[in-house]
Amino acid sequence: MADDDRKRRNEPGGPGTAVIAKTKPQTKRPNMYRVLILNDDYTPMEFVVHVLERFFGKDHEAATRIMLHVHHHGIGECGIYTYEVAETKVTQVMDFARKHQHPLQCVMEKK
Ligand code: TYC
Repeated sequence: MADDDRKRRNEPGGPGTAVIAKTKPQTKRPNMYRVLILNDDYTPMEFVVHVLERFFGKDHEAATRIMLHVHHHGIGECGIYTYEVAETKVTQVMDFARKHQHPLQCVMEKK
C-alpha cells in the first residue's frame, strides 16, 4: 500500500509515525556463587582460620567466627563471588589443604 493510501486511511506506518525499537537494558547482573567450607574431624582450627584470612580476606576475628560456625554447624559461608572468582577460591583452598595433607573441603553453590 502507498503512503498516500495509509495517510488517507489513518493507519500505522504512514507519514508522521515513527518506529521505536525496544532495547534490553544493557546492564545485566552476573550470577553469584557462595563459597562454602565443610567441617571435618581432622583439619586444625588454626589452619581453617588461616585459610579464611589468606584466601577470603577476613580479619582474625571474622575468620575465627566463621571457623567456629562451621565447626558447630557443619558448613559455613566464606564469601559470595562471580563464577570465575568463586571457582578460583575453591581451587586455591583445595590445593592448599591437599599440600598440607588436611581433608578440608571447599565447594561453591549458585545463590
Ligand atoms: N572440626 C575441626 C576440629 O575440631 C575444625 C574445623 C573447623 C575443621 C572448620 C574444618 O571447615 C572446618 N579440629
